Amino acid sequence: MTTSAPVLYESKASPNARRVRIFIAEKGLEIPLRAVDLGNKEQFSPAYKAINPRSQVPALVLADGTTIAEVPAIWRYLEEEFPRHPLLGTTAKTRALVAMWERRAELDGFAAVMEGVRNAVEGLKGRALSGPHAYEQIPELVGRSRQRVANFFADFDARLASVPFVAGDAFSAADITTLVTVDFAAGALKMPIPAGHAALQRWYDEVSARPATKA
Ligand SMILES: N[C@@H](CCC(=O)N[C@@H](CS)C(=O)NCC(=O)O)C(=O)O
Repeated sequence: MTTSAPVLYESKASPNARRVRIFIAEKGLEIPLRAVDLGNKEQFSPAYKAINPRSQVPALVLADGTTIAEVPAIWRYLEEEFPRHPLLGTTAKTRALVAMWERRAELDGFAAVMEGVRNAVEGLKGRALSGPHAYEQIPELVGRSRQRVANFFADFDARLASVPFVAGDAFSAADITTLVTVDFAAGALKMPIPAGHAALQRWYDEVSARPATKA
């Protein structure tokens, strides 16, 4: 498929797609969006599989037809093509710190919330992991997910007691993943930031006021 510009295939129901929409908005880019109807299983249609055979969103399709999937890969492409308003760090040290904290936010926070949601929601029976293969739910994982999310809140509260943003002094992709995780936990697991996590709450109030987070 050939298009005139990068196009982002995404869904408003997808927190991974939101990570990319916020990144695009923070950089001030205008990238056309194409909605993929996950509720109606459009991700498994032959037309979408031709774009992303893994049947997942988000996917960025370039002008020459190349598909870039996986949130960090899409971010890297956009950061290198459009360096203005950097979100992945600007020096060897800050790039490494953003990568480190973003990965922790994804593995300890985002993935923990996802585990609880995908192993509990009725409509995701037989789809406990997104992607091309079918997996049954394991209900026992839901309780562990909630423990992991509680620990993520505590660990990031401790981190944000000593720095203004997750990776240090500047807003970055690590804040985007952390913000999307906090909203995802509150919405899908009914686990808002616990009372007493003042540093995490202070950070959340500041970061969620950024216009890009409405993307
Ligand atoms: N590792 C992928 C994960 C993408 C993913 O899991 N996307 C979900 C939406 S948040 C999806 O496409 N789900 C389709 C499904 O459940 O069938 C990434 O970084 O983009």
